[in-house]
Amino acid sequence: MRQVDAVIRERLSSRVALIDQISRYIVNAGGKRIRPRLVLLFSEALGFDGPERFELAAVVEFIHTATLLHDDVVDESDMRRGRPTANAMFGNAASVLVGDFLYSRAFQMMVSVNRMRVLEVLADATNVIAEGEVLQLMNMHDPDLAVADYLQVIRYKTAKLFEASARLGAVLAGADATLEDACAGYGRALGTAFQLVDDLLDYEGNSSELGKNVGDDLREGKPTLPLLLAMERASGAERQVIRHAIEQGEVQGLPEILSIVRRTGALEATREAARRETEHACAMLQALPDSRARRALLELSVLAVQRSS
Ligand code: GRG
Repeated sequence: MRQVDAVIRERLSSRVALIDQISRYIVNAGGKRIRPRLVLLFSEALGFDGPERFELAAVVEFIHTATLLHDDVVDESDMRRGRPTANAMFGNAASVLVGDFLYSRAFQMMVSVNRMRVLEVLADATNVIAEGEVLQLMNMHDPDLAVADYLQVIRYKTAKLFEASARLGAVLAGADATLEDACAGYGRALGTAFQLVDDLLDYEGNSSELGKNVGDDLREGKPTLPLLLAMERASGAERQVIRHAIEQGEVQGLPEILSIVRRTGALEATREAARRETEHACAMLQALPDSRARRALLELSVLAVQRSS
């Protein structure tokens, strides 16, 4: 990961001062670097140790960072990674444009690896991520959203980049299609679990630990699994309170909604759904021989469900 960080720093450079300033602002704020870890762990698990793994690990972190810059503008968020978002500090236009810089720099870097399959995986993934965001936009303020449609959004907007990261490790190692798909399956399931937990922490979490504001999803009228499950389990009157909050995107009702969400067990049920996803992820690892990297991937799946930030 130190090598990945070195590549990230080196490739951030631009002759344009504002790009340097904003991209360093967001990258220096840290982040868990989960997606690059997947590239490294899968390539190690399959015996690949060439320098391309550092380049591609940095690529997926750049794509992730570009999506965060864009997402915080779309969501009008003002806190991320424990500090003001780039849009709060530098404005929407600068944030979107620096997101474009990071996204296109990522494409320059992946071309340098000179493997058509790598380009294919990442071109497909970024396209699906954008589709996921647009689907989510279409689902805003819809209290009748089906759980299956919610799951499709999170598979697209979040799990797809986890899937691509895991798959790239396998591609670098020259794995056959079956093995590549098993690695991708782990990434997809882990990413789904990760977003399920992200959505539950928006109700259960603590803003300072999380580094972003809790209750943001409700403010935006985003029908996430904790709310969908609470509506299924609540009384008629309580269901109306949640429906109204989703339709209006209002946050005044947050304390009452939190108590409904808690009392109905919707948060435990969401965490349980995440745990089931990680069981699926771990089953995919049976395709890999035992190794330090494989054990780390098993551990990562536990941490993804237990996490509080
Ligand atoms: C630029 C390709 C491109 C697309 C733009 C806005 C958008 C389309 C996509 C946004 C997708 C998005 C933000 C999904 C949420 C993913 C998510 C769970 C982010 C938080 O990830 P962590 O917790 O963040 O790994 P850290 O801060 O640890 O890096």
